[in-house]
Amino acid sequence: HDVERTLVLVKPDGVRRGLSGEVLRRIEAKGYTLAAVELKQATTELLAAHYAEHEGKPFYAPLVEFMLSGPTLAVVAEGQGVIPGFRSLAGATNPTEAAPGTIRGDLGRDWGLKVQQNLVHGSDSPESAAREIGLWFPGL
Ligand code: YYY
Ligand code: MG
Repeated sequence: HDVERTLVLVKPDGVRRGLSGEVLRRIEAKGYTLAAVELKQATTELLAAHYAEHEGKPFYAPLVEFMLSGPTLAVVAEGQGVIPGFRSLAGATNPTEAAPGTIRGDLGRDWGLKVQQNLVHGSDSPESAAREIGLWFPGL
């Protein structure tokens, strides 16, 4: 079967702030289903693969350092349209600009750090989703 799936991450800031359940609640309230959920400590190798498209950008090193700072809740969510649908739930990358009603807009802010600590990640295309699910859930 080919139900659409996306990779969602509750990043270390979201896990530290106790917002994992709130993110899962919003995914389920929207009508998507959870296919896998696992709390994981990321490694440098996993993050280098996950964020390969951003290597060399000024925010890359602080982003990897932040993502290593504590556990991440990795989630596979499923449902028709879930890839753009979760991006819409997440809101804009910069939590200051993210619209109210979105995860980043309601729960995020600028903490004056070198990297956007914006609570969640969501795959941006079917190709990214397949690649990222394979990285975070090998064998799923
Ligand atoms: O897909 P999304 O997470 O919304 O943004 P990306 O452009 O893929 O960047 C990945 C990640 O990098 C972002 O969630 C925060 C961080 N970042 C940043 O700190 N500063 C930027 N100018 C762009 C991205
Ligand atoms: Mg992205």
